[in-house]
Amino acid sequence: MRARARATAGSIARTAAMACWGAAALLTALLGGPAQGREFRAADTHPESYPTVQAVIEMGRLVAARSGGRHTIRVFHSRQLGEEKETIEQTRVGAIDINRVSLAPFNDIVPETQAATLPFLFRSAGHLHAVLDGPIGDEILAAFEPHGFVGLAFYDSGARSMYNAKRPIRAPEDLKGLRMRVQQSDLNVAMMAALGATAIQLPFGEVVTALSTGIIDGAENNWPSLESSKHFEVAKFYTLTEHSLSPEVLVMSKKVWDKLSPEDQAAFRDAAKKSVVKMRELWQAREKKSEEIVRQAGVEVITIDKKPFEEAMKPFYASFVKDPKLQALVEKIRAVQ
Ligand code: GTR
Repeated sequence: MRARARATAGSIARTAAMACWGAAALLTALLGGPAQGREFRAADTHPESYPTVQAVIEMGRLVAARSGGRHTIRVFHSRQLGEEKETIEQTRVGAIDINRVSLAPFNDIVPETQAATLPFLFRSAGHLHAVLDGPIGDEILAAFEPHGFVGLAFYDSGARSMYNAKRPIRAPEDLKGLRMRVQQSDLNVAMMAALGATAIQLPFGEVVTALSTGIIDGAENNWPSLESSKHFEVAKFYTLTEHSLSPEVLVMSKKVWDKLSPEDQAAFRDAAKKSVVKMRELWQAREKKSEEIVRQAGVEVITIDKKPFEEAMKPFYASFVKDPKLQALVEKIRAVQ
């Protein structure tokens, strides 16, 4: 009798276990397979030591820790996966999982990004952080989704200034006739044209050859990019126009994102946000170091009165910032203290 009771209890336990397993299997099947881990591919145009690459590596560490080592991120730095525009397309189709690019190459894809690329809009790094760390930053990140990307975070990119191999630029007139490279963004073409220069769109990786062969006379970028790209070896005049504080952006492919469980999505988003802190520390140190290297190489660094450059932007604003949605976003950014 006791043996039969034991057998019955055992079979009840087994049946219960089977039922649980069945329910779990059904749930897994419904959710689209077991929560397996994998290596996520991230793209970056910069070399391994550059702050953006190191920040995404940090994000990978955080994701690995939170997922118990299931998920890892491998950063393909130094343009191993192509130039920014190409990697953006590859991210859209899901061939690249994560991408760290400048906001500018997204300008023609996600119109809301134009607001944060506009010249002389952010008053300081503090103003930029106040905007990007708040609801406007979230609004711009959310605007990526309908276009096939999930905006995860913004990274610092300092201030972009003009450099060239021909002559010191002290006033907008000095730009007249110069062939200046801009990032692949219509906004940047219009901005450079408004200053009287000939704007030439080129991928970042082609700039060094274009400069040394004289196809272009100059370009514009921040201290770390001017230094790490070696453009300063040819372009000996750097004018601190600081015309754009446009940030970097970190995105994930929406196709890839949609396959993640809600827990994993939260882990990636959280790790991306946390990597921003690391990025800001690394950025400050790198800016100083790059400035030293550039100055020591004998580049003439020219400080200017920015007012005439800002004034020269008025017709550009009138013709480029016409869309009421963009105008509203610009006004909201201006109003942030
Ligand atoms: C850098 C930025 C790169 C790339 C480059 C460029 O400041 O970090 O992602 O966009 O500028 O000018 O193409």
